[in-house]
Amino acid sequence: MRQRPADKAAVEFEKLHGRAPAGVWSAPGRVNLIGEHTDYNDGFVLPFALPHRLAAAASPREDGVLSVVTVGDDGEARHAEDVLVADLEPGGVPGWAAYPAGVAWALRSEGLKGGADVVIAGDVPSGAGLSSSHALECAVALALLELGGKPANSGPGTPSLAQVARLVQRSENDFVGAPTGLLDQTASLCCTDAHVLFLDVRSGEAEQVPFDASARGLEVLVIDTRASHSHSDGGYGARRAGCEEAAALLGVDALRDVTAEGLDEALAKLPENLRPLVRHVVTENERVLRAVEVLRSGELAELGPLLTASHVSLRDDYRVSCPELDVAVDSALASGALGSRMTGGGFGGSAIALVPVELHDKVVADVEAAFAAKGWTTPRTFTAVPSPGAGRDI
Ligand code: GAF
Repeated sequence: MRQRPADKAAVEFEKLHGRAPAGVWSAPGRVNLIGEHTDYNDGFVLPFALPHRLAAAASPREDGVLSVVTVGDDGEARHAEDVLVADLEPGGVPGWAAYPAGVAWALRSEGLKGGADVVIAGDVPSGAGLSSSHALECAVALALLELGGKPANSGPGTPSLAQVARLVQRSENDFVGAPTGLLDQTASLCCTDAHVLFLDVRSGEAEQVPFDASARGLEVLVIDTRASHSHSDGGYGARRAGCEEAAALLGVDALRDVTAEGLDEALAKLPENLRPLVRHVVTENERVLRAVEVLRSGELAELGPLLTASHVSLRDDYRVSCPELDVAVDSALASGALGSRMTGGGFGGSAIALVPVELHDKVVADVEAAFAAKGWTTPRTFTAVPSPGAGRDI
């Protein structure tokens, strides 16, 4: 049987430090069913948590030092350079170590200055657009908060999960330098088993909507194209800046304020280069609202066309897809998927497909064959089931 990430992190902590950790916290990766590039436009998103998790086994330290080790599948331990929490400055920590260090930096605003020994282990595929970096940040955030005497969501004087999501976002935006929105942190912290999370990013209102594809003979197939992606290089930030420019030209706080009915009028006021961005955001918000209605009705097959329309919009208007994602989507559709789209920020990473369970093997084989015909690495595929959000395991 597969070892739980939390158990693995605890064992590895004991190996490295010669004692058991004070606790182990873990957080999942996510897929976003629909609602892409809407979060930083104050719009709607609809993610669910994956069963894949990253766990942080941790104990407090008296000397204010943050020491982080990740242990890979191969058992190899990678040590980040030790840092003094009090000395952390944005841009001061390179590579993956910036993610846990950024969380410690952001938590200083909560009055937490203590150090910790942290050992990370887990099974969220990295570089797959499934939010492994957010899983890492959220697990570390919960660990440091509890070690510092402010466990998340524990009543007065402690931060709610939504506040933790904002702290994690600040660490990512201001410390790591990736201008991301709130989708991934909120998904990792707030999703629940067997539900998708319908989040209105502007109001912060969140609703857990039941989602059981298997009850309708369907599944959500994840296709990790293994084409790498990053949100700290220019493409993501350029889209975000374009949306902000369009909102300013339209005199609204965010593109959320442009309605489907007012879309044509808004487009007519904008320079040509910004129109496709606005069209994507406005139509994508509409698709999320429609998808929630479909989920409530139980007619899950009707999600299919919404997913595919979302992909077309991301590919042609928002221009954040890539050849690997397009081939994954097109071949899944050609072999019987009811709908398919890229998920996450794009430029690589993963696609999802809504697949009748009996077609699973055929869709996987056809997607693999399409990749082989292009001479690309075989994609990784798995069926995603909505799973619990972050929390303390041990
Ligand atoms: C990435 C970002 F981190 C999210 O905030 C979101 O913008 C997403 O891309 C696109 O929907 O995952």
